[in-house]
Amino acid sequence: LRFSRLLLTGAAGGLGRELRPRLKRYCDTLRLSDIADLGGASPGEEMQPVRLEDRSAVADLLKGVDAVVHLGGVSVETPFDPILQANIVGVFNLYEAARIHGVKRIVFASSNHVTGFYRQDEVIDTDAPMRPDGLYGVSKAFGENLSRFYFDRYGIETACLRIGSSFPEPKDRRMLATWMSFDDLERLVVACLTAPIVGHSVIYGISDNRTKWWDNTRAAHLGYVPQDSSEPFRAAVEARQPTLDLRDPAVIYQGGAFVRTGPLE
Ligand code: 15L
Repeated sequence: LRFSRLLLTGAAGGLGRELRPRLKRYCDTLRLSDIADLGGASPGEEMQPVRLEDRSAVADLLKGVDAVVHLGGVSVETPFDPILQANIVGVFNLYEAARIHGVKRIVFASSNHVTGFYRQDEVIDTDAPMRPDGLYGVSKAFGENLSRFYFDRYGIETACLRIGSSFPEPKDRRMLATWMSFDDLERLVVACLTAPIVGHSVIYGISDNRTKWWDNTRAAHLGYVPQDSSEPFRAAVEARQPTLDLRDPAVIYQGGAFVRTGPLE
């Protein structure tokens, strides 16, 4: 399946930079957006930088687009105002723009922090009630709920990717459970773009790690089959972090340090 035009928001971010050359292979034109510097346009790329809180600019951004990979927004815990603008107002602007322009599928970068207050000794599936671990997680929960509404009301399909930790390598013991390789990230995004039926789906973005907190069985229809695992990194990670303080909330809860990085204290 080849798209005529895909939109990648957050294209200058950590995962946007990874997906940019990879997504180009699936479309004639890749439209890129971010508030940070996107560098020069390669053949087949077009740039349309917007602030997500700018409703009319976001409306223009979705004109002529077949599908969206929405990575844009705040990606860590911050004070409420930037989260409000980019992740709450911004995601509303995005779905309104999709409705206006008839865009039928969005891959939404949600986060594991929507359920960060489950414990690391629990395994949950994608139907478990949300337990956000901060305002950032709450904003991603808003995006998941908003996209549910736009599916039920307007038939716009969304795959909510509760991304774990997508970095070149797992950096600590928690990431042995939460890690997703960049190749698996590409597999996941492409599966969600190309699955015959997405409806409104939620899936955790993880590799095939041996330590498992998240069960994606209910998202099998998306056809995501991870090929990588954090296991080859385990020995090095455990040597770097030989002991854990079992009273530390970051060790107790799935959200790790996010559970104690509240902006409110
Ligand atoms: C996230 O949601 C962040 O965007 C990312 O930077 C990581 O911190 C990740 O979660 C994680 O939980 O490791």
